[in-house]
Amino acid sequence: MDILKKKFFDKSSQLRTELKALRKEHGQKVVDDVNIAQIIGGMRGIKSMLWETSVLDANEGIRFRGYTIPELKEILPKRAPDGKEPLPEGLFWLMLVDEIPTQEEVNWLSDEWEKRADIPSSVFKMLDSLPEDTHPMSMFIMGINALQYDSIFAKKYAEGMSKADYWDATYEDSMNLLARLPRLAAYIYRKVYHDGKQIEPDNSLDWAGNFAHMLGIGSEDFKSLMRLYLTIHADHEGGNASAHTAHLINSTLADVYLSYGGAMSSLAGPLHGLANQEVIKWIVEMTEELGTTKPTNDQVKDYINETLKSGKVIPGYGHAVLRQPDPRFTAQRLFAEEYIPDNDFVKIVWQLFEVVPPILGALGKVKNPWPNVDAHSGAILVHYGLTQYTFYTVLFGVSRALGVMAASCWSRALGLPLERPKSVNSLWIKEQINNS
Ligand code: CMX
Repeated sequence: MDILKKKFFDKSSQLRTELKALRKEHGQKVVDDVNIAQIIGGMRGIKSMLWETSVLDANEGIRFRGYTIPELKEILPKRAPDGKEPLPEGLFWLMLVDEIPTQEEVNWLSDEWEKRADIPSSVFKMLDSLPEDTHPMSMFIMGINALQYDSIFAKKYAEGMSKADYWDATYEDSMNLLARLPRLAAYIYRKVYHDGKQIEPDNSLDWAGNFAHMLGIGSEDFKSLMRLYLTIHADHEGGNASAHTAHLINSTLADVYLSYGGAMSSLAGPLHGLANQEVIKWIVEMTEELGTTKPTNDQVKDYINETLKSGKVIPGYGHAVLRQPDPRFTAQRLFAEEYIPDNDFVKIVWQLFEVVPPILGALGKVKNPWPNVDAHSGAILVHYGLTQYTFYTVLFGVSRALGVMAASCWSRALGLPLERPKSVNSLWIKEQINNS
């Protein structure tokens, strides 16, 4: 058994025993109420899912196993000798076994993923057969589903696997899928935007560095950006649409290829992960309409009001849980301040941070007028030459796999059951009102 798997087995076995006892003794303790607005309004805030890897606070933002993003930037291992950004391998380790890994442990994980990264040629052939203008997220989802052919969980289940071994097969599938995603995503990027001219992986690099290399943007700064980007987008507790989708599908004992493929379909919606492409598209259209990349605040205000008047949302702003600027936005802002402070699009992102919140606040209905994670990424990616914004949600998706895979391992190790919440109809709601 490999070192990470052994640690995971020990920790998850212990928690499984604890939770069993806890449920037996305290299972009937009531911890939350539900009101009608929550039922009609997208189940906001209803506490109903066990998710070990991260917790989101409305004001403070995300904590991964108790650590904030600035803390992780300090303590997660970096690329030797002089890397400044955390390695996503370290975050996966932390989410999976609740320990900050050593440099050696992270290096082991980079090597392990490199060994598992091969993709069957049938997957590439399938992608090559798609119409040229298929959206990269659709290609990504189809690629993930085509990889499912190799699922260890599905094979072992068909052979009669015992419940006690679900966690093991899920761990193996998760490690294989994570290893392969950068290659799958880079293949799609090079196929769609660079005439199919693929770049061989560089096995000496880490997971994110190698991804940057295979995309064909090999500068050290872009590799650093990818390390940061793939770390901060990884997990946002379990209730967000993509993570929740994965959790639901995986609870049917569909393997992680199928559940993560479903998660990516969910991420592909404009209210969720597709917002990162919508933000930069909206900014570029603004500069084109105004004829300048250095607009005044008044010009920007007019453009925002025009967007709102036409019945659209301001992409990159608002959040279902957060009520403050997203720390993932701030992490990207700090990166841009250090590496590319003079970029015009980056400056527009900062200008929007001043101009948008008062306008959204004045509408009186927007619960969170602050920027979310998607407000900043595009401007930085464009600077480094990743200008093809229809690819941006794929980047988000590669990162989100880290959280979803770690959480899926926990779900199967803890023996969590099929998810099945109760729905009600409007008649039932009216009855509750009349009976009160
Ligand atoms: N621009 C304009 N209106 C907005 C808005 C925005 N950025 N954010 C919220 N609103 C509106 C809502 O559309 C809603 O209007 P109606 O009552 O007319 O339907 C009202 O304000 C109340 O919404 P809310 O309770 O504040 O927000 P929700 O929890 O319902 O939705 C979110 C959250 C993210 C879908 C919403 O803020 C939004 O559409 N933002 C823009 C899209 C975006 O950036 N999504 C990415 C989120 C992060 C991610 O998952 O990647």
